[in-house]
Amino acid sequence: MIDQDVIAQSNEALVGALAQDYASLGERLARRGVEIDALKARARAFAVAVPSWGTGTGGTRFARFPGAGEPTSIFDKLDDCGVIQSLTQATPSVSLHIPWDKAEPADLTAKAEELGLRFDAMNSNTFSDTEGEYSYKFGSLSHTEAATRAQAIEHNLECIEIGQKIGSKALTVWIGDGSNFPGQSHMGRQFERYLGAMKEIYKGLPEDWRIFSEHKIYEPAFYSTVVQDWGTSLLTAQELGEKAMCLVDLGHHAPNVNIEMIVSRLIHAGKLGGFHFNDSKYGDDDLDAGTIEPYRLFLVWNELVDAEGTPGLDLAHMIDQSHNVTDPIESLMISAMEIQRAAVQAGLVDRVALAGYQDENDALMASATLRAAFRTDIEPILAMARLEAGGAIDPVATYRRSGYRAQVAAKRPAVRGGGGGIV
Ligand SMILES: [Mn+2]
Repeated sequence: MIDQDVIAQSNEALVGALAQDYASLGERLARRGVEIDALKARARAFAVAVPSWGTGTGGTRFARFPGAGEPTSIFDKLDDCGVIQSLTQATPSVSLHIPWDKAEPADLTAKAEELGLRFDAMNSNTFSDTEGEYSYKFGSLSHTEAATRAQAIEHNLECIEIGQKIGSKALTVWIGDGSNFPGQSHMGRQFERYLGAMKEIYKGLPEDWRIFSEHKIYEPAFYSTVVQDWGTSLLTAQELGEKAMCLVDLGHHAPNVNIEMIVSRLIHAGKLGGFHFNDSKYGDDDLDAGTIEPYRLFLVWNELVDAEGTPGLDLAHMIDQSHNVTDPIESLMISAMEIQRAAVQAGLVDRVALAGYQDENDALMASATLRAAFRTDIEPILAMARLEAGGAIDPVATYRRSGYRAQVAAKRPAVRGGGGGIV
């Protein structure tokens, strides 16, 4: 997809400076008692899944402005995911959305294999009417009509069935169900219907699978949402059983909510299953990870690194964001690297010192200990990890130099504006 020579040429111009920067950072870290190669190993081990739907230009409810060379099928999307992985070496898997990505499972696995990719969690769609006899206008898994709920359950079971054939091990359920007016829905009965439907899906879950409950405060429902916050998500996961976990989408909270604390609580409950990474300024999940609140992203990772080794903690990391004004491949590469940066920086926190300051109630030094890690520019570590794995020192510059977008634009039919597609 990206010519190895292009990557090699790009890297050649940068490798001298990188070696110097890496050595210099290594000396500075050594003075702090930190081994740079251990952090590089952390960068190498990092992986986040790319959402298939993120490779197309997103949109708002007002409009969508597709770019050149938009992917027109799941196979085009997988090609784009292959580009992201080959340059960043941080995104070895892809998360699919059904029915958007429906195709012959054997063809999907063959294509993924060709690109060196695998499949992460499956995502169902009962928030729009894509197929089926009954409409989800007034809800899906919590709908008042049993036949509509049955259709939504059946769709989720089909997602599991497809997932089993392509090596996936998890199903993420996010529903848009809720209400737009006070009084429109009985909130208690609506939640009970939802739980009943989720139990039916849970029964169809293979032994080695997990189901993720994803919450979102609002939209498309603008008054009440059935799974609106982590409390409802936790209730759901606890009621369903041990294979049910909570998924935290960073953009799905009210402004200023302390997400890292939610992460800590879900770890305590043994119910943290994974993440949808993105960023937001006002609400929802529309901006690239790390572009608005990089410190919050770091603080989330600080909790995750702190909890490493917790029995049963096995997290699925996925990106879920909308790219409305950028080339989605570039946004996804930048986002993957920003999430990786936070993960590595969190590994730099002096946890022994931090625990001491916490026990001594030294608020100032405890806070300074976190910021010392966050302020450290670890870019040479990320770049060196990419280089050693066969990726690009500068993925965006290399991608632009490759001319990939122009090449696919010549092959793929132009796409007119239309609906978005972000959850
Ligand atoms: Mn999400």
